[in-house]
This record gives sequence, C-alpha cells and structure tokens, in this order.
Amino acid sequence: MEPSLLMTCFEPFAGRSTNTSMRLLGPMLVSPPSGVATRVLPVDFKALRRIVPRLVRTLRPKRWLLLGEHASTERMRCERVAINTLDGTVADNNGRLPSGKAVRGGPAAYFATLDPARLVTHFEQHGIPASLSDDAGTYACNFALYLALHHGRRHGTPVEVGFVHVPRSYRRTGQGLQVLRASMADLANKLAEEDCEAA
Ligand code: PCA
Repeated sequence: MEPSLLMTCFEPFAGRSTNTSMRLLGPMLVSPPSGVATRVLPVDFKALRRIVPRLVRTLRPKRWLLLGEHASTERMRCERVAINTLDGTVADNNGRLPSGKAVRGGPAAYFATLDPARLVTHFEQHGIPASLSDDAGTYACNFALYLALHHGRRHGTPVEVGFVHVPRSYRRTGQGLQVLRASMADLANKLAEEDCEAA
C-alpha cells in the first residue's frame, strides 16, 4: 500500500561518521509506524537527481517530510523555501562540488507545501526550540527539497512537502535524544493520519 507519509533523512557527509537527521529518525528507520515509509538519502547530487523522482513515482506518498542536519543552529529550522541554485564548498560523497541549477528551466524557487508554521508549533509543544527559516542553503538539503516539490507538482503527489533542518549538535536544543525522537515519532503519526490540506 502507498504510504501516507514518507520521512527521509540524510547519510553522513564531509567525512563525518554520523548525521543527526539519521539519529533523530532512529528506530523509525528500522520499523516505521503504520502508514509511514522511511529512507536515508545520499549526499550525492547525481544520485539525488535520480532517486528523488523515483521515490515520488514508486512510493506515491501523500506527504514527504525531509530532515537534514544544520551545522550551526540550536533550533529546529522549518524551511519555507527551496531555491533553484546549487552551490557549496564541500564535495559531496561522490567527490563532486555542486554548481548550477537544481532543474534547468525550473522556477526560481518553490514554497514548501507542508506548512512550516505547523511544524514549528509541533516542536514547541514538545518543548523543543523551533523557528521558520527562509534559507535551506544551496547544498544537498535545498536540492532534495526543490526536487521533491518540483516532481510532486508534476505527478500530483506528494501533495505536501516540507523540510526540517535539525541542529547537528542536538543537545544545543536543551533536549535529549529520547525527547527529540519522540517528537519525530509523534509528528510521523500525526502526518500519516491526517488528510492533506494543500490539495
Ligand atoms: N545537511 C546538508 C546536506 C545533508 C545534510 O544533512 C545540507 O544542509 O544541505
């Protein structure tokens, strides 16, 4: 059956051994709740260009919430926008530096369709600092969000796509791993159960 919700995180990159977005999905990567599919995305621009549309086509989730880590934040950054620009000073896991456009001829930007304000409220209810962000960067996270919104629009699903940048040093949120993981599991259950608003 098609999952109501796809939740993704990213693999480690830039020579690190872990990615906090993976740690926060934690047990859900092995046994996702009912109606939820989980995947780890590569930090590889060429592979993302192939994998993101394939997930849209084959899984056909109603919603897609992407998670990635952010090096220098203390809050959950609920992203509002993805831009059609690739840039970065760190090679991806395939040894390539990003440059150019996410999609040649694509719109300059897409707004996230999974309401980021709603995500902020969710985390705050769990006692986790969170805020809206207009800057998902120009690296793999922005790229994956842009591609998911672009292909979602073309295929009619996912209807809602959102992105949360989690703090690399998650302890800076003032909460421990168990609280953060519980907030993700609760969010997954809510998003898998509810009807989409953006249709
Ligand atoms: N953060 C990077 C890529 C993968 C991740 O977790 C980013 O912000 O683009």
